Amino acid sequence: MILKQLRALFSLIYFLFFFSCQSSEQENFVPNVLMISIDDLNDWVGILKANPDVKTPNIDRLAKEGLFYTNAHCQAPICGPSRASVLSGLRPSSTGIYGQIKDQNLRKGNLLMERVRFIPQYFNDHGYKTIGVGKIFHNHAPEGVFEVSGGRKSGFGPLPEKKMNWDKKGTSTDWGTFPNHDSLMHDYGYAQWAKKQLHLEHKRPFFMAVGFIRPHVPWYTTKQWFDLYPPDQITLPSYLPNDWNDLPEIAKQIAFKGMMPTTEWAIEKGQWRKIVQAYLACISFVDHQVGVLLDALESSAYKNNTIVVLWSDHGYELGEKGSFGKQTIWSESTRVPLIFKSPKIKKHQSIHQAVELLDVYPTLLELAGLPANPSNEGKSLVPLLNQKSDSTAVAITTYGKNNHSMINMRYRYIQYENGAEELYDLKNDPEERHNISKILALDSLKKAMRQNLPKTNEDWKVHSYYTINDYFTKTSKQSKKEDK
Ligand SMILES: [Ca+2]
Ligand SMILES: [Ca+2]
Repeated sequence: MILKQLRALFSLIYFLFFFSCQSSEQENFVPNVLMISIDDLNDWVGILKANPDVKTPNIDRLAKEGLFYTNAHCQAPICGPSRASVLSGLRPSSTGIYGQIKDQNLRKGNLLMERVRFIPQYFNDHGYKTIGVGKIFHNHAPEGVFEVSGGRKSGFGPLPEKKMNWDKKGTSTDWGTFPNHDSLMHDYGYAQWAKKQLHLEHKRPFFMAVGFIRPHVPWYTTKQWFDLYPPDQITLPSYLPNDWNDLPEIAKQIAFKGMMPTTEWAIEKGQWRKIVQAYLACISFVDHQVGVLLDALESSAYKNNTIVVLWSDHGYELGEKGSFGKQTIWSESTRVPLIFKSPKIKKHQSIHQAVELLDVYPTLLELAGLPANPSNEGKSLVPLLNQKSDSTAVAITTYGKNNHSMINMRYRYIQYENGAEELYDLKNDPEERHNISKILALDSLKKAMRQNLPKTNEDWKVHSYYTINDYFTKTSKQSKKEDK
């Protein structure tokens, strides 16, 4: 209680100080922040050139007005732990949050998380009004994180009466044109709610978070978006049938997604093009909602003093590695769009050094001119604007305890909890097909990359669980029981 009062007092003092300085120094920059998070969007956005067909004019527009990273990766290849990491500024290996977790359990029994200030709270501590709508954390947000909340509708609806193409338990996966009007989509509502907020007068600088749920499954959206991608004109991703032959056993267990379609099934049933079409349609739909926000900002009083950041919580496989889904630690599941726009950033820049979503928190603080938060494990990306890319800098993705995958500008290196490894030379093998970890001459390279492994590997936290992969089932069952 006392801590809360102290925080409020500190917040007020900071606010008064900030604004008294500002009135005397007009050039003092007091930016608002608009944070847009997208669910399950891989690197299929126009500017990243990873898919030749995708149409994302609005995300591309934002990237051209700012700065985008071509080699940005998530800290966990699944929603809950990735978002917990972004918003807390801490690695999964530090918090023990490796699996899904309910917003209200983020801090429960977790000493490290109990002390953490999530990004919106940190801005709030420094005088900002916090506003949020949609999927920001795994559900919406823990109680009290946003002063003004537009909430989130539960689930990933709207849903048709029955599934259209895929009916396996344990996943919402399905695809098809539904509903018949965009206004029935949850994301439409989130964009409209945020648009209204952007046109209100805010007496303090704001931190606004808008979390869209497409292209998360089910891949339902309206027909107009499907029509952008005639199936016979789609370029299918590449696929190598025997790709798993050079993987260690543990890699196969961890990457197994029993409830998802396999690539072989999709080919045999003639569904691959339809799945890709549906995923692309959902991307263009959500891109349009991003456009609604950008237009609203552009026509608002906050046009020239608002930082915009856009990220997706992890990537997605569309058949490249034998199935569809996230939950693997290869680039299809780890690479994400990451874009910053700020009045302080020169337009139309791209950076190729490997960076992490963990860097979002400290980067926003530096762009907004707030003091760094010493508990952040990421680093501000602002200095990168003025220096040469470091080809050895790595981005680390963690899946379960002590399974780490890292990428720099040339290699991907994976080390599993039992010591098994994978290594890919991205210059000659950008699709990560040929595991060269057993080549003796590369031992020193592996050793150098291993130096980047996190020093701590926390045990799984009881409220963080998986229910979708047998390899993690034991932990999941225990955690899920505790969760109830
Ligand atoms: Ca997600
Ligand atoms: Ca392979």
